[in-house]
Amino acid sequence: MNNILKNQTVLVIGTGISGIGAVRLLLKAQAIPILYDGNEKLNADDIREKLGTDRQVPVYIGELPEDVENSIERLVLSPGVPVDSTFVRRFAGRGIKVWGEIELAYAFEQGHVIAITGTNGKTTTTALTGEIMQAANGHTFVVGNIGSPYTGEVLNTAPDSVTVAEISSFQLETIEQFRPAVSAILNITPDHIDRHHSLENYIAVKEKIAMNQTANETIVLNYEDEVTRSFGEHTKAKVVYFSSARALQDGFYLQDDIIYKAANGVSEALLNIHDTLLLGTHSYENIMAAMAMTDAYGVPMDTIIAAVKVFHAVEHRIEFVATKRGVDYYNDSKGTNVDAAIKGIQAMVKPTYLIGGGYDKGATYDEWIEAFDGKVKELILLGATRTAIADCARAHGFQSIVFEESLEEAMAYISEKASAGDAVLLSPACASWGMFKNYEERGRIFKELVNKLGE
Ligand code: UMA
Repeated sequence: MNNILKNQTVLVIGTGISGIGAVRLLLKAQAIPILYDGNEKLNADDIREKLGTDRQVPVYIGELPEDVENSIERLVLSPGVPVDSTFVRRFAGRGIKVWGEIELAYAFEQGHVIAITGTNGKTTTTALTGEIMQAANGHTFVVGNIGSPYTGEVLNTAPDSVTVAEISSFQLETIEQFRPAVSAILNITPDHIDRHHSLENYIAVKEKIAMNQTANETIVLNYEDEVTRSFGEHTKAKVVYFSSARALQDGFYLQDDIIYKAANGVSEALLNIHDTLLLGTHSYENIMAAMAMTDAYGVPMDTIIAAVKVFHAVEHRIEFVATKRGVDYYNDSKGTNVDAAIKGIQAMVKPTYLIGGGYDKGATYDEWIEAFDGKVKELILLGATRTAIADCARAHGFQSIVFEESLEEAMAYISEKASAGDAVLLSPACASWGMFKNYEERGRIFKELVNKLGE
């Protein structure tokens, strides 16, 4: 095993799943981990229990004693911890190396990595790419932002294994050596501006996925996204484009419901989208990206097509929950930004009660409201952003707005008002933080509330 961290005192910031995974990996790497969390409401004993190790790992909440701070030789950040936070800068200013948990894991990677980023579609594309790789090579791991920390799997990797990683902009902030054999940027639209401060910074962070790639490695990019298309013109990696809007000379494209692969102007029909279990143009883009990545990795096309045909939608992504009294309920809790929520409402075909609002990331909502397209019967708003969204909706002439305090109250209201032939969509256009632990919890609670409704 890599010895670079042996006997080093490493401060891990954040006690969520990434921080816990990082500490476990550091223990196995014979480093000396110390765990810290800035949230004073947490309890150190609960965290020790979560760690579940016999080894004594110091846990500090809120404050870090000066002597401990002075003993730190390296920092490992959870994705939720900004590199420019005052706490992190205190260390970085003294020349202490700052890694994210992705860079930490990658230092122990033995096999190949396929890495996926983008504003939307990452989770679906990662899951599908994982399924295709699993069919081609049983020794596959699916990790990252999808909810399974890379640090938890990396010691199981081997020269013949493939790690399919969903990588968020938060995780890309701190990479150094991370170098995927194949990467993808699916699309880039404004998101997480509160964290990255500007769209330019957010784009630059996303593009870091390819910063160590050379002509020996491949990046898959969306030809219909201006940002990723122009990135293809100056990245050092070999570029494969996909397009849902035009026939390409080289790459993957969708035309008349058929996905094609083109090489030097010669196209081969691969798959009819009606033979897949996914819906919507954005889904076909995700499929093309997964096909392009696994094709670039060398997976036989018939294996790719067979895996795509049996792939189901991911939980919380325009997920059909149930029909109750003739009303269809959809969980799109993963619609945590405007662009994702636009995909959610676009997929609806019935008059829709739309539940939105949540944590304030400093977004603007105009494009989301414009995408309502006469389909939204009422907009039910929750959370910190509800006033901003309501003001924006009214400015666009949309008046049917209701404020509720909780998801429970929103559901009680809707179940009284909705009638057979309507749809209900939870697609908040906002992160869940502040009301829920994460979007998964928000989606699960929504599904529980739906399932409790009478038939
Ligand atoms: N914390 C601090 N100081 C800070 C910020 C946070 O101490 O300045 C502490 C918090 O008090 C908390 C802990 O850090 O106790 C949480 O760490 P975290 O937010 O990194 O959460 P994890 O549980 O480790 O989950 C993270 C990702 N979370 C975020 O990026 C916010 C998960 O992505 C990811 O699945 C997981 O690592 C495994 O890799 C979630 C997410 O919302 C799904 N991602 C965003 C998105 O998809 O839009 C980027």
